[in-house]
Amino acid sequence: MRILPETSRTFGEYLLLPNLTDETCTPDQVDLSAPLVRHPVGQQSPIRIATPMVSAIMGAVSSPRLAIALAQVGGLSFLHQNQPIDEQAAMVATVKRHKAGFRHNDVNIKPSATLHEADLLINESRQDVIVVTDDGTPSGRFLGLITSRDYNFHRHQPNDSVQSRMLPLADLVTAPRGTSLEQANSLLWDSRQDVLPVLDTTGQLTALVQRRDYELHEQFRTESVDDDKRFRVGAGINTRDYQDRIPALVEAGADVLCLDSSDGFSVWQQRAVTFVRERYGDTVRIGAGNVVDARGFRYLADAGADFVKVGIGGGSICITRDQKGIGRGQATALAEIVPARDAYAEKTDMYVPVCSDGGIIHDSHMAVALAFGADFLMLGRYFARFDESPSPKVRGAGGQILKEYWGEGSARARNAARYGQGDMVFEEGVDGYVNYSGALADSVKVTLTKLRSTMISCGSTSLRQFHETAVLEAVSQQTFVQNSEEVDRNDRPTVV
Ligand code: MZP
Repeated sequence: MRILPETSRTFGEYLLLPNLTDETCTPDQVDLSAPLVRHPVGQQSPIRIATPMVSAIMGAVSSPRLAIALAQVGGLSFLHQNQPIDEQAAMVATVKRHKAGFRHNDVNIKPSATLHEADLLINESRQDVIVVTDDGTPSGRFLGLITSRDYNFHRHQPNDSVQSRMLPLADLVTAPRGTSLEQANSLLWDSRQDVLPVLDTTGQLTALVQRRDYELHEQFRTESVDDDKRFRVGAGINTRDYQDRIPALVEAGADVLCLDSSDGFSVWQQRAVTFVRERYGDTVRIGAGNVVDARGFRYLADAGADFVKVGIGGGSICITRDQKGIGRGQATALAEIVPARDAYAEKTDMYVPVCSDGGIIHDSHMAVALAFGADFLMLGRYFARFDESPSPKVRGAGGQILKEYWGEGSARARNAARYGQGDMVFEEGVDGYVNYSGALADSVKVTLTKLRSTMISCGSTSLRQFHETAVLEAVSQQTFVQNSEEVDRNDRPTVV
């Protein structure tokens, strides 16, 4: 038996101290991009995310719809593995089927068609734009566009022809293939068009960049326009059926896998990672975890894990600490593992990113977790609240709207593979509710604005700089009592 001398602490016990903010520290200069998978020191990670947030490998959190919404704001989802292999693979395929932001010429019409036919096509396809080609097929010659906005504006006779109302190619500002998104953006602004056709050297349409999509699709911010960009998506796996599950997920197009376990410091995880390396080399990426100390980190990094996930017992729906007496304060776990990651990079020349999983209650905790050195964050409760999560909406006793949120170790999920139980004999998670919070993109935008603001106060314009220079201090219980008691924020008198 060994008793560690330090007390284990959580995010809420720390505050950041400001560093000098100079003139280079402005919100638009803050880069929140993060490496997702291992890479040689000094090189870029082959998969980076523009926003350091990933969604939890949970049935109540990650669905194809949420995966697309999260990819649009620069993060990444991990679809859960507590389901048959073919169903999980189908979810991956659903995300990969969506073209990322740049509408291709999926919906085509010929110039002689009537506006009534165009109208039906717009409604059925839910597209905002129809591409007019000479023969009405994607391979026909590109002649122009009908956008739903323009189309609705113009009072028309349903039997008028498409030809009479389309925006002809000659009047459109277009861009050549290979145009960067930055260039596409300025072309859109200068031209005042909502849509920018991207053409190959023969004048054939290869992609449509929409102003609306461009603003949303952070995942490809630094990349060039391409007609075949797909959203990235991750998938959870377990140490039981990985030999069958991994090939199916890879075939479906999963960009990254992650072992999903409440305790990842095990020979089973090492074997699963080895299976991937032997079968796929570096072409398939796999994260492992969860661990809470340097021994666990080094074991999984040595095994070849592409990133290591940290956290036991800190999840908002987790009762593992009560049930099994295992766990560690999330801040303390990171405080030990982050230096181990950096020492590992120094020794092996290989940087293995660390994901902090669970226990984020307030947005400020994200700043603290990143200040502790986490490369990116996995969030369950945070994402479960949004429209895009798969859980049902319910009305609370006070009339408020809630969403159901249950743990993978709850009786409802019965995710035995995650908890190493042959059959779920005892629960390690609860089944509860979170406050419904609308659309994912709206809340993520606010959260990221707060994060940028914190980083500016701390004099940082990149996460790397934030890791290196952040100053954190544990705060006494009294400080929090003072914060919450001095003003009663909930009982505001009416101002007359
Ligand atoms: P949170 O963001 O809701 O605080 O935590 C989400 C994390 O809790 C998940 O990513 C996972 O690691 C963990 N989790 C999921 N189910 C359970 C459970 O039933 C759990 N105990 O702890």
